[in-house]
Amino acid sequence: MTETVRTTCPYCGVGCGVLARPTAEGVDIAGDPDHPANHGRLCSKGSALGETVGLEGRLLNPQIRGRRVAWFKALDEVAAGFHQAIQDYGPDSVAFYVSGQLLTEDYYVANKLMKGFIGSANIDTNSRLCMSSAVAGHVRAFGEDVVPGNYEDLHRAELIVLVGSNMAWCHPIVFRRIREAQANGARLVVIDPRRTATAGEADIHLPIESGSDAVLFNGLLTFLESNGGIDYEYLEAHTQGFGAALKAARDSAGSIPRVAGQCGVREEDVAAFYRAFLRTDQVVTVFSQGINQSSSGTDKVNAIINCHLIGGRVGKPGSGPFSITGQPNAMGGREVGGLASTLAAHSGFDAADDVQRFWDSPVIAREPGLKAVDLFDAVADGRIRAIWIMATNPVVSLPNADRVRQALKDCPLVVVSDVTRNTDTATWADILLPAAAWGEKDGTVTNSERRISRQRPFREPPGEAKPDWWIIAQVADRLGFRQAFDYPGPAAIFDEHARLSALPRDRQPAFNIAGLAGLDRAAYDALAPVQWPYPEGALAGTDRLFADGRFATPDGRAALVAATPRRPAHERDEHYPLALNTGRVRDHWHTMTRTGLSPTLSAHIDEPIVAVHPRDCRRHGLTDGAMARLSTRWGTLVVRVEASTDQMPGSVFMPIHWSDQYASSARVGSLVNPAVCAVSGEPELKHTPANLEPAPMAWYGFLFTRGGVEAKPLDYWVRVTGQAFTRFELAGRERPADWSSWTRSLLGARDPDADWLEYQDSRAGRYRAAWLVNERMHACFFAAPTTELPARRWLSALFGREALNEAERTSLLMGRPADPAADSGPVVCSCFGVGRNTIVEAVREQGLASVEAVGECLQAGTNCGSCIPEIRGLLS
Ligand SMILES: Nc1nc2c(c(=O)[nH]1)N[C@H]1C(S)=C(S)[C@@H](COP(=O)(O)OP(=O)(O)OC[C@H]3O[C@@H](n4cnc5c(=O)[nH]c(N)nc54)[C@H](O)[C@@H]3O)O[C@H]1N2
Ligand SMILES: Nc1nc2c(c(=O)[nH]1)N[C@H]1C(S)=C(S)[C@@H](COP(=O)(O)OP(=O)(O)OC[C@H]3O[C@@H](n4cnc5c(=O)[nH]c(N)nc54)[C@H](O)[C@@H]3O)O[C@H]1N2
Ligand code: SF4
Ligand SMILES: [Mo]
Repeated sequence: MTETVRTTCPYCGVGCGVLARPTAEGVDIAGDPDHPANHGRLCSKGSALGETVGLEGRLLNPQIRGRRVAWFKALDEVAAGFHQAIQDYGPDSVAFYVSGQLLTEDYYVANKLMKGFIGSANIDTNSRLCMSSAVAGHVRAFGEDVVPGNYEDLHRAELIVLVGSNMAWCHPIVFRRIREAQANGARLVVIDPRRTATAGEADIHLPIESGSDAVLFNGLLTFLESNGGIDYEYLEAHTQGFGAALKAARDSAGSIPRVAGQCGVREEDVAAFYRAFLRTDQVVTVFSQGINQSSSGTDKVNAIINCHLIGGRVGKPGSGPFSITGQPNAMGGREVGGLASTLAAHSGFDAADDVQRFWDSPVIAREPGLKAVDLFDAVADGRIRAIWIMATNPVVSLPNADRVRQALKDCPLVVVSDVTRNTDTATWADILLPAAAWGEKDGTVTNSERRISRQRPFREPPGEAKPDWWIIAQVADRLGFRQAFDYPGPAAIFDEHARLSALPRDRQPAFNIAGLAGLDRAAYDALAPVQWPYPEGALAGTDRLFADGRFATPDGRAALVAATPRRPAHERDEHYPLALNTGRVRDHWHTMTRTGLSPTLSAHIDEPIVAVHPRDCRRHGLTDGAMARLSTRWGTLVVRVEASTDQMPGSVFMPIHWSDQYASSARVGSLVNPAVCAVSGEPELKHTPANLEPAPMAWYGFLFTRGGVEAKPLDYWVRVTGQAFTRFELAGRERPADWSSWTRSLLGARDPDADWLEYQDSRAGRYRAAWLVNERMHACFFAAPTTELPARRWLSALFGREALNEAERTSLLMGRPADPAADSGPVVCSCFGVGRNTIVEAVREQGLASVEAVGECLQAGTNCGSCIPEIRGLLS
């Protein structure tokens, strides 16, 4: 295969179209100009896809307890283990824990096997940690889990409200649309306790007190009510529940000063936000994890939807509540019914008979199964005896993650399907199954605006890797269900899924893609991106849902839900005075199994820091750049402190990405409390009471090497992938007696004649060493008693040289670049590798005054644009 393949990005729910052209070295990646989600654009992660498709770290063969086995053996053993547990303890003693990173076809087959053939609803997904509050809020308000919005709405909106969303980093290509809308006069309000890259672009930023969103939106409801902002005609004709919702809002929120006080923000900002909302019908409110991941997440979702319903701001071009999905196929998983709380094809368990007839299955689950957090509790206490985890890494991503790890250790049978050999979860697998990865797998995904796109393969799976649907179908076959799982390929599965969506039920859901049933292989292969609903006879997907004011409830009316603001489940106290907030950085994806392989993406934020307001640094005796012990009632980590005024005092932030594979102790899930929303089961991942104390280190250092390192117990380490080397950031509680031999042993350097440059100042506690092979840098190590160490970027550049000249050798010993301009600073623009220092200098020396001028001069920001908010930050 050498022709260009049209496919879809495997990262976020924006669902950008990608053109992939395989080359001798790998694959060339470009945005697909014809894809309606991105019109040719890609963000930094999408642009770097080529760096993540190598074989490094890939799981290539099935394994049973660490031993390579043939596929038939592994599949036999999975089936036998599940069969045994079901025989002995019943169908609810087994579970699948799946993922929004499966394709719709994989997901469909997994759901069908568990709910229709094993007869349990114990299949839940990482979407429980992600979108389940939005799902539950949609069901309560609209009668069905429907996201009514389209990306185009953002271009028509006069006001865009982003709540709990760091879109500039997490959905960068949709954020570019918002920037365009702003250029055309739209106003942007960002509601987030942190000053994020997104907030930096806002017309109004409301840095609200963590967890207080329901008060803010209840306040908006009462404000609209007392200022003529209610469309009574619409309310009367199309909704119910207004009285109760208004009462709950009045009881909890009240006047603007009261709201501002409760939310910890300025009165004039609240007033400005409310007035802007009142003034226009064209409002899109986008919400994400700052809303969903809360012990009262569903009420927060409904508090937002209420404000849209009372003015009829739903289902119209340029207005609506818009839950933006995280994973590439979070939406597809919801379509097939992959959550334990639904059955299939947007039907609940009341449709069990119909679905059973359609599947022609021996049994059917008749009630909801265990939701993710409860499911792992059931693994921990032995109610679940066999679990199959697919395309997710729960030892990193679930709350109270050490307990999850212990549960897997104790579980009699743990099966893991993954593309990566070493993950924190795979470590505890009895049986490891190699899955086909992006670029190899074949099927469909649905993005945030309900658009179904094809992921098409451009190469064969390496080793013995197999598509997830195939693996599941093989196990189904061995459990005695050959006929129902005898699929020739993904097209046949998609066809069945489409037909099921049109199954006559008591109430026909909006999710209907019957018009896509009956596609033959060629038509399926050629399928262009299309939005649902797509009922039979449709010529194109219907892009406007609820336009007629009819909703998917039994009486066709949308429900306003009384939303009661609640404090987070666990409050701060004198032992744990800080609120630990967690989330994402721009260039890493979740547990880094793929983005961690990319030197380009690893150059942006390269360490798992905890961001702390300078006032809290002082209060807790912390130094910027030094280590601290971050602890909660659930766990403790040692992490580097970054003092930042982008944090609010009283709250700290840590990224979720670093696992035990990349750092000594940065698995933030091990600190996070396991409280969940009573309605949705979504955990409170954004708020855990925490404490910080200094973690004194005797030395700090870093190491670059082209080779490996020999395992050594180190107090602190972080591994960063570089262009031609691996870098480690290090720190230790005790200084080695002899740096020279310590360094040599760490690097496994045994040749006494090797070319070493060394500098040691024992009094000052400084040591620097470089190991050259044929005049080329092979490794270098720097240590100091404080965090004052040379810039890393300058040293990484030396790894690009074929031979070091005399000046460069001297500079290594001096510990600073011969030419200070050689250090470009931390990377801001990943596409062109432009560093912070370079930008600052150009701005200063050449008087550059705009993002465009910086782009013209340095190229920074001119490709994917993900760094534009940061460049603007540097300019100001
Ligand atoms: N670069 C990158 N992009 C990604 C991903 C990734 O791993 N990396 N993952 C994808 C996935 S699966 C998802 S779900 C999305 C998530 O996308 P987002 O939801 O945008 O990302 P998060 O960083 O989890 O959280 C968003 C913001 O919520 C804020 N927040 C915390 N508490 C509160 C609160 O009480 N109220 C309000 N209003 N805000 C609060 C946080 O400070 C944070 O800035 O991103 C997707 N895109
Ligand atoms: N504290 C805290 N925790 C969080 C969050 C937070 O904001 N804060 N966010 C939550 C959210 S929104 C999410 S979505 C989760 C994400 O958390 P996870 O789902 O645990 O994270 P990933 O790293 O995406 O895990 C995907 C795994 O699937 C593998 N994989 C990739 N492609 C395939 C494939 O095609 N087939 C198979 N079988 N495997 C594949 C990858 O190698 C990787 O091991 O984290 C949640 N956890
Ligand atoms: S915004 Fe970036 S990560 Fe998300 S789908 Fe598009 S290219 Fe991929
Ligand atoms: Mo997510």
